[in-house]
Amino acid sequence: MKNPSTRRVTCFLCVMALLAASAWSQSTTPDPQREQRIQWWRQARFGMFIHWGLYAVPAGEWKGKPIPGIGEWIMNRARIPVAEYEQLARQFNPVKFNAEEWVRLAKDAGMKYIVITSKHHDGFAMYGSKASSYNIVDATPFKRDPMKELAAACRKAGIRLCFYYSHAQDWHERDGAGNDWDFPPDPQKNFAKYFEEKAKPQVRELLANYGPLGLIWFDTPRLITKEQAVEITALVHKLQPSCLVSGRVGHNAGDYDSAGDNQISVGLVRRDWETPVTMNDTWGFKKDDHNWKSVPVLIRQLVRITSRGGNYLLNVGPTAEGEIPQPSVERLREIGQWLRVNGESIYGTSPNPFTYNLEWGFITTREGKLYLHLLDWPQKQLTVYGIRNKIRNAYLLADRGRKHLAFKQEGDPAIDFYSTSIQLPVAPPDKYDSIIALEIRGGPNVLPALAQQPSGTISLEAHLADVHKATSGSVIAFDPRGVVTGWVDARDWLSWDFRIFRPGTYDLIALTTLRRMPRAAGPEWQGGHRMLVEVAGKQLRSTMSEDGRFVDPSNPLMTYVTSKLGQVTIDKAGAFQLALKAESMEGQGKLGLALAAVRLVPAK
Ligand code: JFZ
Repeated sequence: MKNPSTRRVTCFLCVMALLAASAWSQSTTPDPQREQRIQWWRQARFGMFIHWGLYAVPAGEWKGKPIPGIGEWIMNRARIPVAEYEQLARQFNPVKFNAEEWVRLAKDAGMKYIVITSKHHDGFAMYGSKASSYNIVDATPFKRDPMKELAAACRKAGIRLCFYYSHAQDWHERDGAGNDWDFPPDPQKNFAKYFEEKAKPQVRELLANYGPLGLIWFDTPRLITKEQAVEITALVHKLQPSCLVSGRVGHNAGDYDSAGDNQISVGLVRRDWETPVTMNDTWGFKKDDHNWKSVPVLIRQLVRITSRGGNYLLNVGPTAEGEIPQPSVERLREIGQWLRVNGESIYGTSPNPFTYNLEWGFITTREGKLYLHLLDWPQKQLTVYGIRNKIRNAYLLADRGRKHLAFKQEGDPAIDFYSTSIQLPVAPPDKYDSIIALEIRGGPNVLPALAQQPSGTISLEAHLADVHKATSGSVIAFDPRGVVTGWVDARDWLSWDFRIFRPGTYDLIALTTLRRMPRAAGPEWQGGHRMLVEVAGKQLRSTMSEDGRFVDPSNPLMTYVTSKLGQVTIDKAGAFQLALKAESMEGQGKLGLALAAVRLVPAK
């Protein structure tokens, strides 16, 4: 049984260092105003992020040289002096901008809200600001206010307009955070002056002049104090009580969590959270970034995030002429087509009721329904363990006629064994994600324990482990992928409680990942650790070696290394505990043991 002193370290959204101050922690007693405010957002699930500003003019190149990194950071990456960068305003004339077209594209893609950069870190306002003449109306030949035009188009189309606003970083202003090439380093700045004279006045303008807003997406809360974060959040709620504030406002002051960019939480996150995702590798337009994610990856991300209770904020970076790049348009149209058929399994749904990931895909739910998202189509039937609900009907969501799918439920409650098998047509109804709808009475009722899957495998995901810290100084934790970080003290260890339904002999496989910062010095992966596994009364000793590698199909950035830890025979069904200990840790504790999961796989 669990060690009472063990503190279950659950993988909440690990907010990266940059956001540490903005990690949002929902108080135990829900705030009724927040609950009311966030209802539309939970229904929405899918939004369009738009990064559009002066940075679209250089589009990733400065004085003939390509500038690495995300396009909207070019002023910072190339350390362009304010006097030079602000000249871009004279060239910025996005005559092809058409608010109705952009909103139509978002609506047809199935997106329910648009978050557009009203002012990014470069300090340039993309709307007619009275607080600063450094804006698109006063400083460019365009002279129009595109935010006004978007507000009108959004209102007409029933899409919520939201503004991204960089409330701390402002590289155009002496006392804004971030510019230490024209101005002194941040610690010597009078941030309060900037906050009072530009940030707050501009936030007021946005809330006063563009109609009802869905949310203000604050970002990178550098230099800002807790008082200032609370103050600007209160200002938003005072001027527009229904307007949400993103978690990146800082100091836990936001209405919901903002995950790190392109970070998808690995497990069930019991909070409201959102992940911003680039469609290629940049937010702001870059002429040479053609690394577009495929539609299968984008739809898989949408489904994966929804199944974990999050919102998916997918970005487009329009050009200096005011056009959304064609590859983005094509992908959004394809996603919209899929959502027109399958949106019921996304909008307003609740997360996967299991704490762990399913081998065959994802689950979303609503009262009376379970949606099984099959990304790879199994032969003839799908079997799911752990559903305790009595199923009343099963059909393919894409089948308008809702033709009944034959299914069988069986089990042995004495060992918590519940099996549901559904007969399937040979061909999947959808090339990206085919969904089986299960009608149930009431809400989902599933076995909460980590359990053997129909394939026979038991996957003990690291973020679901009980963490046993040897000392209060232990730094063991989890990153947003649910991978262990800081396991550098061999005295720390992990354990899992799990259930087996079929006795047998199992190979024990550890899954670890490469270091997170591929460009950092040193080995990308560290082996050699001497491991001890205790399970079903047996002890297995082994040395972590690289026995194989594979890439996560829906996260090309994630490479797993597999290591064989031995073989164990479990001769009866029931509840067991597996303890994973390190008798020695190699690598002088730098990389540590980046564990993603331990798997018991039926021995061949
Ligand atoms: C920020 C901006 O700096 C960037 O330009 C873009 O607007 C993005 C959406 O937000 O970048 C971040 C902020 C937070 C993390 C990573 C990049 N994070 O927490 O990992």
